[in-house]
Amino acid sequence: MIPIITAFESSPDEGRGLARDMRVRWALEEVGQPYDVRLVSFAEMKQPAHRRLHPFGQIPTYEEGDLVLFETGAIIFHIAERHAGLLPDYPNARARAITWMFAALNTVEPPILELEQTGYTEGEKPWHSERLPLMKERIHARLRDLSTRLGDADWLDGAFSAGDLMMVLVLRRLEDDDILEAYPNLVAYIARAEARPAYQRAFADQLAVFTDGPARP
Ligand SMILES: N[C@@H](CCC(=O)N[C@@H](CS)C(=O)NCC(=O)O)C(=O)O
Repeated sequence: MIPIITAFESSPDEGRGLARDMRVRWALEEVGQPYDVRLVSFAEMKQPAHRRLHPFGQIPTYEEGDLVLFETGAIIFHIAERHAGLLPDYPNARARAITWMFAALNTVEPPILELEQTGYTEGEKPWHSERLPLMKERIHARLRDLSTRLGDADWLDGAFSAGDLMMVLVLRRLEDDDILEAYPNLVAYIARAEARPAYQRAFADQLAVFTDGPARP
């Protein structure tokens, strides 16, 4: 059964791979699972038909027969559970890879999102420039620890896993900032992930939405 995911018809990032459908596309490419994409406008995302798939009116969603999922963490975990290639077989290594998925979403992403979102919503407010160093320091605190843990390793825990996939795409949200420059091993980690053929296929497909229309109608 070919799963169907949803993605922005018109993404604010114009195909830079920062919208979260990229997480799902990359996971599906890593495991070799073909998929279809349904593009939705901002208005459609807030309509009842889409909210039946995603209660918060967001993308991405994942449909596979009767199963409908939202939240990229849940979607990628589902894909990784059903296909080889994203989680190790050995139970303890598997549990650790899942831990890194949660760490990416619950520990590293929140301060990054705070910086990103307050830029949109409070950028003009007088207190924004005062808060900026505090918000950036919260990100640095996470990156310092992540950088220390990664050290010279290629991936966070042995072989590439869904934990790395999630972490790399969370870190990529910082690419408009100079924050990552202080962590050469994290910059190299992201580049290593971006060089994976599955990443490149996923990236090209999401970009094609903005250049040629959807690659997989
Ligand atoms: N925690 C959710 C976040 C989903 C999310 O924020 N999606 C964004 C696109 S990357 C969205 O739909 N934004 C539009 C909106 O929230 O109205 C996940 O990981 O799936």
